[in-house]
Amino acid sequence: MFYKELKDFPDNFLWGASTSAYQVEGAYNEDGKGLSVQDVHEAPEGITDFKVASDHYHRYKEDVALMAELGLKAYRFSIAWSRIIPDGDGEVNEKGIEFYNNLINELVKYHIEPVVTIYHFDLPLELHKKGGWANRNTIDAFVKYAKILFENYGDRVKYWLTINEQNVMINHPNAMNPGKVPSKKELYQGCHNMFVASARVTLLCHEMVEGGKIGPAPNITAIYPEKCNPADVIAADNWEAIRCWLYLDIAVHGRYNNLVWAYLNEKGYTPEIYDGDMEVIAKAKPDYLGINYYATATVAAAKNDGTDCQPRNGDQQIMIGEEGVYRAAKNDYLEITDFGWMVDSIGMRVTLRRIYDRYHLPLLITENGLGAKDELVDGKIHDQYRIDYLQRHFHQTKLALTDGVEIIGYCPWSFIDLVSTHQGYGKRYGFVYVDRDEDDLKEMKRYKKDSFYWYQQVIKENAKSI
Ligand code: BGP
Repeated sequence: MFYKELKDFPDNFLWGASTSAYQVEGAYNEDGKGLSVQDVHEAPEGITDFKVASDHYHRYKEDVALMAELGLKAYRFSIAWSRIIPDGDGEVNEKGIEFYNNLINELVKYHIEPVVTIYHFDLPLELHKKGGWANRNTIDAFVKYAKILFENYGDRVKYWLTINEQNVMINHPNAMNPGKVPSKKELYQGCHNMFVASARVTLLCHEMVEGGKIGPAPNITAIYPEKCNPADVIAADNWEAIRCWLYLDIAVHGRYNNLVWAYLNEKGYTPEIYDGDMEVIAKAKPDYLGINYYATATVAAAKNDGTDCQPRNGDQQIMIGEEGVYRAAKNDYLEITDFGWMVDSIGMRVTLRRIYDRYHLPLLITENGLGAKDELVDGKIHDQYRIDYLQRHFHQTKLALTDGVEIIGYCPWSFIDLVSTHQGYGKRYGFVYVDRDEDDLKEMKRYKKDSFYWYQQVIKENAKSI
């Protein structure tokens, strides 16, 4: 639909930026922190440095001052579970509590709204050793951990996110499971346990945090059929349900998506559901939905001849296909980044419309951005490509707003350069450049990229000219 005039972004729109603990903090074993699965993960590409990362743990004051200069209204970050409870379910580490207290106070000082992800890919290693999410005890451990967060930070943190990209953890499990990758059956049991854990924590947040809002943060994307051939449409529906709607249907409607349940049955992956699980899930209602969006995916009809699945790297945006369900297909209408990710700004509008149409809850864009090989030349980083990317996605978001979708904020990935899950510092997303490379930490000096100044202007004028 074309419009004569577009709606403005609301006055209180949360222009923000995102990071996650293990990708930005470093200090992986300092001040009592326990190990997480990420600390021992060996990426196939050989990038393992989550140990120092961007050293945000020691430089958070300088970083928050940069956020304030950028004009951020919100900062979405995650708390490292193993910093708060080193072994996942035992003693509390006061130094860990103190670090996030300081960080939150610093944000509050500059009137930046903290948006906290409770768990972003970094399960405490000790819990992983005991079976991770497939073990029901992890549910209790997560609830205990969240309770500590609400107790300590609930007076200042009003926006909470339960779990980052649960769907990526199930569909691309390599990076979250050092050692042996669980079977699909085990993964879907873990997935169910995460649903129960999120529901209990959602209820707890409403009980404990005055004015607290909480929601999930899956990676959602519209799935296109390769052609208008109805068999391709069935495949697109299959994959959209398995990849996306399962996670939001549970969170919002409190039930398993019928198509996904049929798929789980067919494949022999149905999880064991304990008495009371579905009641808790149905009772817990999110206040808003966090949405990570990078690009759409395109699929074709499955052939069911043993060739539907073509495993490639474990990257979260790369579709691999599944026998009898869907095949990955190419989309010749879209550009592709240097890292093989599609770029689809219109797809963002499509995705936002589809989500809102299904759930009618306010949406917070919790991730979206461009990973690139930025270059520091004479103290400057000319990342016009990132500006173009964000400009187009902001514009499509404005169109979605005009379509009537309720959007409360936008937190691009990422505030500052951090470790990419698969390509280390060879793939950067930040508005702020961190001067280090894979092997040489240098001084880790911060530089403002061209996109920093551009975003600063966008926030100042509330994206009037977008
Ligand atoms: C999302 C994750 C983030 C981040 C981002 C970019 O899926 O939630 O943690 O890593 O993708 O991905 P990458 O670092 O692989 O480029």
